[in-house]
Amino acid sequence: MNTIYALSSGKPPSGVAVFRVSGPQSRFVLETISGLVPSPRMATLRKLRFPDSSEIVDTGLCFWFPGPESFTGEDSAEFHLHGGPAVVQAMLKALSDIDGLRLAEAGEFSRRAFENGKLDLTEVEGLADLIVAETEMQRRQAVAQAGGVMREQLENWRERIVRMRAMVEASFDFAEEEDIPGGVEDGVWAQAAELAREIKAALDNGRHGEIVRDGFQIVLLGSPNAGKSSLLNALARRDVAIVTSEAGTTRDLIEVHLDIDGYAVTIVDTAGMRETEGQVENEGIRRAKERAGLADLVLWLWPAAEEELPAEAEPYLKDGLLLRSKDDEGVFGDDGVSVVRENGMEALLEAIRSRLDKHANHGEFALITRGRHRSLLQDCTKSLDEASSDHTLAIEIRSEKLRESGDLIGLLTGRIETDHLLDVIFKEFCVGK
Ligand SMILES: Nc1nc2c(ncn2[C@@H]2O[C@H](COP(=O)(O)OP(=O)(O)OP(=O)(O)O)[C@@H](O)[C@H]2O)c(=O)[nH]1
Ligand SMILES: [Mg+2]
Repeated sequence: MNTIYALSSGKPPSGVAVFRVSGPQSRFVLETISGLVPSPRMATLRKLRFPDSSEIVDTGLCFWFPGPESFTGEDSAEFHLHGGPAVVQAMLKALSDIDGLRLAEAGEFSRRAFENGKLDLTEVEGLADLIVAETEMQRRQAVAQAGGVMREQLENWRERIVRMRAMVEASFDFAEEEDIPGGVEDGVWAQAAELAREIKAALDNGRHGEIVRDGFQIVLLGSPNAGKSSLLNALARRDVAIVTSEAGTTRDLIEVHLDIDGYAVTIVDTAGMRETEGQVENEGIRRAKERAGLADLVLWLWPAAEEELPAEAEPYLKDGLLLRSKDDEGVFGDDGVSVVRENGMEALLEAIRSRLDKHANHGEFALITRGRHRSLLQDCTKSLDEASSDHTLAIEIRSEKLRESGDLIGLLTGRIETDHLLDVIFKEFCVGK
């Protein structure tokens, strides 16, 4: 196993630069660079030197984290230096001069932590989310997931499945002995059905976790000139999209990211919908519809002065919000908005907040934060349902369905590995984590 190193703190210059080292040579690295091995987990201030010339790199703190009580589970070391670009370069050179050391790949420290059983995959994902969290809700959710909220639940489910299988398989073995009472299995199938219900309840959470993680998607739709781009700019408080009095100004999708009460919200401006010969505009309209299909909320802008709602609005009326735009006179009260008069913006934000609130599961942390979790758990409930409800199946097949459901949870936690999946997950990290 190679010993790896990396700059784990942000891009220089910064007040402090943190270097991490992990692997069997960590102790040797400390001796070479700082001249001693500090007491475990205690900060020690030392002159740090190049291995060959003994010239000083900088004065800094050194740490010794003997495995397995380290982040990666391996022997590890840390150096905290001043974060100037030249200091960082010099320290990277000092580390690379030690034989057998190499620069870590993106996510490699976390991967080692995972491989040494320090973290399961859901904790790794939580950590990845924590590093990129931009809003308060994202931070809270990621802290919970990195702390093992999901791991604990999944382990509980998996253990129950293992116990159910043990019961069923024991009943195979006893089946030859005539006097074994029936009904052992029936109890197991009832437990499987109960577990399927529990997992479905976790799935049926309004996609809260995914919305917190990926952001709540709002798509602005309306006829050309309805004021969509103007509203986008007003919400973003900057000039993101071009606004003109010409109908058909916007063609591409334009996104802005906002933080509303700690939630990440993405607002998408689109091409105005109308019948047109224009190739570019038609492509824009096609993209607008496609994006609206993926939205958590569609806002249809209907100018206050127009009497007829265009037929294109119809599909969006049920779940969307109808907003009277250019309501400069304030005729439509809370249902109207005027970018010119700055009317109605608060009411609009309130309406968005109340939609967000529907997705919030107050206080409770969402278990499912990614599509990966959702699809594996859906498959898991399917296997459990088949095992528990299909009395016509041979018991061996029902037991096999139970095994399948347990394996699906194993895929979630990474207990059952697929290399491709691991590569995808660990690539999300930056170097040094
Ligand atoms: N009086 C008034 N004019 C507005 C308001 N909002 C937008 N406008 C004007 O309406 C015109 C069209 O605005 P845009 O924001 O470009 O409309 P759009 O819906 O993005 O139009 P397309 O991109 O062509 O689909 C511009 O001249 C704006 O200045 C408003 O609240 N009040
Ligand atoms: Mg526009």
